[in-house]
Amino acid sequence: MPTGAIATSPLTEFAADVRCGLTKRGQKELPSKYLYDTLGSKLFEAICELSEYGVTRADERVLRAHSREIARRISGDLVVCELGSGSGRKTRYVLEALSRRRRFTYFPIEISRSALAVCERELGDIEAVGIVGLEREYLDGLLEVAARRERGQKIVVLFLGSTIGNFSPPADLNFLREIRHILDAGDWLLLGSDMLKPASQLIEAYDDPLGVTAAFNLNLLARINRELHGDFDLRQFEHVARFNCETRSVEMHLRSRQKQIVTILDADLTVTFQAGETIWTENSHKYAVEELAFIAEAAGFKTDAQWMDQEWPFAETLLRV
Ligand code: AVI
Repeated sequence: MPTGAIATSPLTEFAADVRCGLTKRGQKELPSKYLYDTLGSKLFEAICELSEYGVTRADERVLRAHSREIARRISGDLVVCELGSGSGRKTRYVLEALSRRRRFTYFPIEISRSALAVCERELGDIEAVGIVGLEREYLDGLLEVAARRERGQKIVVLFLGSTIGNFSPPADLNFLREIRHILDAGDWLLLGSDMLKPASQLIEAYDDPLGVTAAFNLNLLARINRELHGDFDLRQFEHVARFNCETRSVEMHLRSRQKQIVTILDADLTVTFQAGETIWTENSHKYAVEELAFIAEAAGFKTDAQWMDQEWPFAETLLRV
């Protein structure tokens, strides 16, 4: 280092992503994966209990009703991994059904350590299943599972809860392609996806009257304050949920109530917000049946079977490489 130069430490990945998203020309953005710190994960669990948010209950109903059939279709020795374990509650149905036929290891893959701990506690009692939590990004975790598999074992990837919808098209297709590249012929993917429904119902689900989803969204700014020494005034931002008919997605935004300047020390950033300007924090795409078949096939999977919840249209699709 030249004499007199000031040593600045490199930005953390979180700080770099925040800086990049908030200095974007046009629409400011923050990646939705940062919604899930310890508090955010708890708020998401609370969202899943809301009567207006039918996604998790629909997912659970389909798995409860059809796990035995899913297990009948998957034969032989295997390892199971799940991208984003959540609390692990709905996964129990699948693991119990699969474990009636053989012992296996289950790898929940999560960036949230607290969610991993909950999952391990919740599912640790299933006798024929060994649990190895991987605190990793999804694809890094999947690569590790692929490296650990033994000869003759098939991988079953669980991607439940419609997290695929949080990858805005065409990122969803690209993500499925990346999964496919890590897998081998004969491996499986069980994909949960929320289906298109009336916009008014979707807005209720993502802007609930109790304000839980608003708290979940605003917690992202609170997290930036906590972890990156930001000075967001949370009362000067409001939660907004919009249905975008063109992309068939619910968008979550945080809208600035007034013109204001925010400083985030650890991201080396001062940013101005105009009154009414928004930060786009999440996209939740809603699928049509033919669209699902299209992206699955385009990614290199074949549809083996599909089950649909009738109360809250939600599909569980079993795909094979
Ligand atoms: C995790 N993911 C599938 C949820 C969704 O419905 O897109 C996250 C969420 N955002 C607001 N409510 C729930």
